[in-house]
Order: sequence, then structure tokens, then C-alpha cells
Amino acid sequence: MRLRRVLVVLLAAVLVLCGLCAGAGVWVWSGAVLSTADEVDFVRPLAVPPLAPSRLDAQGRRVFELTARAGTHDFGHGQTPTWGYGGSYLGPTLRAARGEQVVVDVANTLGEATTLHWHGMHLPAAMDGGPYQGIEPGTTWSPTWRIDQPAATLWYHPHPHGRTAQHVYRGLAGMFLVDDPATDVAALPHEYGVDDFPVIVQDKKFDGDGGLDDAESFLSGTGLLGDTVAVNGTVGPYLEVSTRRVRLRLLNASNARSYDFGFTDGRTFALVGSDGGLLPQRVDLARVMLSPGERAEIVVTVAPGERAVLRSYPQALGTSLVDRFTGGADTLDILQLRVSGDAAARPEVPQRLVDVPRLDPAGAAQRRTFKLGERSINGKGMAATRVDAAPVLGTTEVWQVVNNDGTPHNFHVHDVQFQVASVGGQAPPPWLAGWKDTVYLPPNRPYELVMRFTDYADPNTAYMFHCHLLSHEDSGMMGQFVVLPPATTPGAGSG
Ligand SMILES: [Cu+2]
Repeated sequence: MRLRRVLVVLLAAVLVLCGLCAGAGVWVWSGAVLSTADEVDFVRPLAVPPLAPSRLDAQGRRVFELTARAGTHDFGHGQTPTWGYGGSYLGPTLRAARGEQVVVDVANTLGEATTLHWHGMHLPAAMDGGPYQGIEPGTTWSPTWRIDQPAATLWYHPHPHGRTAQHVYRGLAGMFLVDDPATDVAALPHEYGVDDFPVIVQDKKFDGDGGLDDAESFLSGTGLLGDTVAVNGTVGPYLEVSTRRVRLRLLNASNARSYDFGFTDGRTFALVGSDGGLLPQRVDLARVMLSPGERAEIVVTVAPGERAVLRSYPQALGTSLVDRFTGGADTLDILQLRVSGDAAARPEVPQRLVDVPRLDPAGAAQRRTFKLGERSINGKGMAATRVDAAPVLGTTEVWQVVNNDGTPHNFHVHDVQFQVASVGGQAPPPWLAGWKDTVYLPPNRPYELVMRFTDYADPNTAYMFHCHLLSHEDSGMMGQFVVLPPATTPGAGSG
């Protein structure tokens, strides 16, 4: 009898435990999906980063000044401690034309070392602002280079190894627009702050004191996923639009979250540019997906007097069931466009935009394979003492990259803009027909990237390639390459 009573009590305890576990499971499962659809009050005017002032020095170089500093910023949670360039959050938009020699005096008034990387820029490795160009507190770093690439929406952000996620999350980022008379298309809206706007999208989380919460999602390994979207630092933003066509330069400057942007009424827009410049032709889409670091230039047609809402929709990150733990199942309201009743006409976006010369994979001097997984590339974590690839100046290479993990990753290469030659063995979709420097990698689908190494050889200074989910990069999912001068025997690196 006594044994039986003990068994009954044990059984009851097991049942209660199972119930608790199931409840917790349901709670975790359903709590993993976030939706702010129709819940964002668009009551704050969108901040538009000012164009950075510049001067020409005695040598005719265009000189900018950026000062990294601490401050506080209003995200609707009181005064949140943040970092910024010049101001307290983000930085001004730098703008320069192809052919110009630029100098940027980057002063660091923070309490720790930082760096400043020019994401998407073709420039010498010593000017790249990667982990080796540290800027100690109280010092100024003054990289200089000649702008020589097509018109594009680039950006800048710190790259100190192991600290990139923190520095970007606190607010260190800004846009760098390149103009190029040969590739600017006059028919596209191009008046900054009038019909042409930067849209820097970031997700944030706040602790009980209104500070930025940097705790990472413990379920997915994706990294930091916030529940609040800030655009150019503005939470709940609306943009007054005074023209019937508007160009939005979308930049995903989030640490880990990918977005699938579209309008709530399902309208299509013209995708006109990707990371490294304009596309050969406009691509009419209802959605455009950006993983961290990627950019898209879109032209949206709007009607006088209307309001249109840009939203991020659930997306197929390719990680199947766990998409819900990677932010892939989330719906987030991003930005409201408020169009004035007397909005001015703007020309139709032309079908053909610019010539994008195709790089021929068959002409590659070298093929390399990079497998991403387990916070490493080809099984190796980032090591300052190891060079993973050494392309020769003036040659073309094909890099086959593949995500061998169950979690989302992407792939960013410094110095060059590449072209996607194939996706899973197939021709790439039209929205990947232009220049890219960062590409999303759904699990187990190989991407072939073609790139050409020109202008800058430096066997002693490395460029980086890495996953741009910032905590992955910080924890070692990064490698380095040097560009060798011609007549050097290739062979270094992992091939
Ligand atoms: Cu990654």
C-alpha cells in the first residue's frame, strides 16, 4: 500500500513537471515571434542625417572631420546613453565624387580604442579601417584615398576585433554616398533630403533604466534581436514626402536582424541599386530582403495626400523551424511616408540604368572555397597571424561561399565589389545582377562570387572577409586576405 502511494505521488509529480515543461515550451515558441504591425504610432519626424561639411586643403583634397563621442539619445525611453560621430547617435552622411582624393580626420574621444571601416569602399588596406587601424582614445586617424568606383550607397562603422557589435549597437555608423558622373542617372530622384533619403534601419532593446540592452537571443545563436526599430535613430518615424517619386537608400545597420521590406498595401517599387552601385536595369519588386550590412536603393511611386507604410515581413531565412528564433518570422512596422497634397511630379524610372560589365568566372586565376559554420570559416577562427588568401593584383577570382550551419550567416568582403555568378548552381535572380559587397547565405546553398583585385597591393596589410552578423564576426567568423603585387607566385592561403 505504501509503495503504491509513493508511486501515485511520483506519477503526479511527473505529470505536473511535464505540464510545466509543455507550458514553458509553448511560451518560448509563441513568444519568439514578434509583431508590431499596426502597433507603431508614427509620431516622430524622421531624422535625416546632415551632409557632412568638408573643405578642400592646399593639395585639393576633400577633408572631412568625424569625432566619435559619447552622449545620450531619445529613443522614447528617456535619455539613453549612446555613441555617435559629431552628434550623440549615428553620424553625418559623407558625400564625395569619383576622382576626388578624400581625407577623413577621425578623432576618438571615447574611453576605449575604436576603428573606422569604409564599408564597400575600394581603397588601400592601410586605409580600410579594419582591426589593424586602431584609433586610441584621444588620438586622430587620417586615412586618405582616391574615390574610384561607380556611384553607390556605402557606409562607415567601427571594426575593432571583438568589439564591433558593441560599437555599432551604441550608435557608431553613417552613410557614405559616392557620386560618379558616368553612372549617376539623372532621371532618378537625387536631391538629398528632398526626394532622396537615407533609411538606416536598426533594431534596439532597452533595459529597465532606458539603457540599450545588448543581451543576445539565447535560442538561435543569431545574435542581438531587438523589439524596437529605429530609422536614422528615430523610433516611430514618419517622413514628409513632397514628390510623387521618392528614392529610399535602405541600409540594414542592425547587428543581426534581417528585414524583408515591402509596403503594407502590396505596391511594387523599383529596385535601382544594390550595395556597390546602380543595377543594369530596374527590378520591380514588392519585397526586398536585406541582411546586416546590405543596402538597396528603391524608388517608390506615391500619390498626393496618401500615407504609405514600409514594413518588414516574415521571410524565409532558410533555417526552417528555427526561423522563428532568428527574427525571420517577425513583422515590424518601419516607416510611414506622408505625401503632401501638392506633391511634385518626378520622371518615370527608366528601364535601363547603367552598364555593369560582367566579370567572367571562366577567367578566374584562382578558385577558393569558404565554408561558414560554428563561428569559424573553413573550420578556423579569426587569427591575426594567419593569412587565408593572397590574390594577385590584376587577377579575377571566384570564391565559392556556403553556409554549412543551421543559423543565418552572410558574407562580406572588404576592398572589392563582387558579382554573384551563381546561387546553388543556378543563375542569380535579377536583384543580384549588380555590384555587391555583402550577400545573405541561406544554409547549404553555395554562392559563387566573382571579384577582381585592382589598384592596391600590400603584402603586409590585410583586408578582412567575414560574416556581417556582428557577434559572429566578433567571435571569430572572419578571415583575412592580402593583395600581392603582380609577378608574385600565388599559393598562400587555404585555396
Ligand atoms: Cu554569421
